[in-house]
Order: sequence, then structure tokens, then C-alpha cells
Amino acid sequence: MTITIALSKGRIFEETVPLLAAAGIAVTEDVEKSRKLIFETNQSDVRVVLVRASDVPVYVQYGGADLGVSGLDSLIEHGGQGLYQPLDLQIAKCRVSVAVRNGFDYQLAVKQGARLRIATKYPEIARNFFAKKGVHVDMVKLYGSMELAPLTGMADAIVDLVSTGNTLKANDLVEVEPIMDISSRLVVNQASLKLKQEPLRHIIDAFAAAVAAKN
Ligand code: PRT
Ligand code: MG
Repeated sequence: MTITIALSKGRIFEETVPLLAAAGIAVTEDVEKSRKLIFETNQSDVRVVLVRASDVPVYVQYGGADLGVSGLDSLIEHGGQGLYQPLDLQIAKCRVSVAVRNGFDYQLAVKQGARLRIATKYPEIARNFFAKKGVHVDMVKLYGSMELAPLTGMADAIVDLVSTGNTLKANDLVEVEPIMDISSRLVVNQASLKLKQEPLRHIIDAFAAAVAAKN
């Protein structure tokens, strides 16, 4: 009975390594330097697959992986169908915020009831947020380099992830309103949880203990 864990390269992989270690799982190759997508671990029945961050919920939903680690941002955009979400792992923390070009009076535009054009990789999060505020928006879906949209006049504002704020600053943008705090979640395929209950429970419990010990 093989357990497949879906992770994304970069911060999620790096911050998941200690949690895997708590479950006795170690990836033996240097994932960041490899072009491979499937990695064996020190445990013959556990393997790790590397996918795009936004594809982790999809792989787990359709059983391409039994479990995975996904940012709440990706999880909300996905919708969470077919996923059991037992744990907030408290890793890869950031926030989703509204940002505009330096000098654009966002509060005034909102107060005047202006229709705002929003560029974002997170249309679900953005749509819900502005709907609750009662602000009319037109959504432009982008897949990266959101910062460029207000600078080129393509959008009034962006909805993007912010951590230190350095990326916004470097592009002469200002954060005008936080939307939500983000961290990564453990997601588990609901059918796998029934069929592979014992090994999955072991991993979930070990992750839970490691998160509790750290926070
Ligand atoms: O790159 P790809 O399209 O494959 O996916 P991704 O960009 O979502 O993947 P990755 O690995 O960059 O991020 C994975 C997850 O990490 C995200 O889904 C978030 O849940 C979480 N996370 C935490 C972040 C950040 N912090 C973060 N700062 N993801 C992205 N960023 C980016 C942000 O988009 C912006 O471009 O970093 C920039 C802002 O950082 P500061 O420090 O300059 O504010
Ligand atoms: Mg990225």
C-alpha cells in the first residue's frame, strides 16, 4: 500500500521537510536541484510527487496523491471538493491583500462607488471580498506578475499574496486593505483516508504533534 504525498517546490517543500521528519519520512535526493517529479523516500511505501502549488488540491482530489500540503489561497480557489482538511500546518504564512499604485486613492474610489478593475490570480477570494464590501468589480484573471497590472493601467488594483511587502514596494505599489491571513493546510483524499486509514493516520498524527510542538 503506497502513500503518495503531493508537494510544491520552494517554500512549501522546505517547510514541510521537518513535518515529514516528525513522521519518520525523509526524501533522500536533493529535490530543488532535480528535474524529477517523483521522489522515493527512506520508507519504501511512501513517495513524494512535485506539482505546481495550485495543482496540489487537484492531485489530491482525484487521487493522484493521497495527501498534500496546500496554501489556503490555492485551496479556496480550488473549492476543496473531495478533500479532508484535518490540519492547519502554520507554515508558508502570508496574507492576501488589496494593493494599488502609489497615489491612487482607493478609499475614495470605494466611497464614491466606483467600479474597480481588479487583476488577480485569486478571483474567488477577490470576488467574495468585494461582494461582501458591496464594491462592484471587474475581474481580470492573471497567472503571475500581478504587480504589472496597475503600473500599466490595465487594472485599478490587484489582489495578491503579501509577505514582507518588499515586492509591492519595489514596484511602487501600496497595500491598502488586508483580506485574509494565509497558511498551508494538510489535505487528504477522502477515499484514501478510508482505504489507507492506518498509514495516513500515522502521518496526520505526527504532523499534528510537530505543529503543536512548534507553535
Ligand atoms: O509559482 P507557482 O505559480 O507555481 O505557484 P505559487 O507562486 O503559488 O507557488 P509558491 O511556491 O511561490 O507559493 C506556494 C504557497 O506559499 C502559496 O500558495 C502561499 O500559500 C504561500 N506563500 C507564503 C507565498 C508567499 N508567502 C509569498 N510571499 N506565496 C507567494 N508569495 C509571493 C507573492 O505572490 C508575491 O509575489 O511572494 C511575493 C510577495 O512577497 P513579499 O515578501 O515581497 O511581500
Ligand atoms: Mg511562485
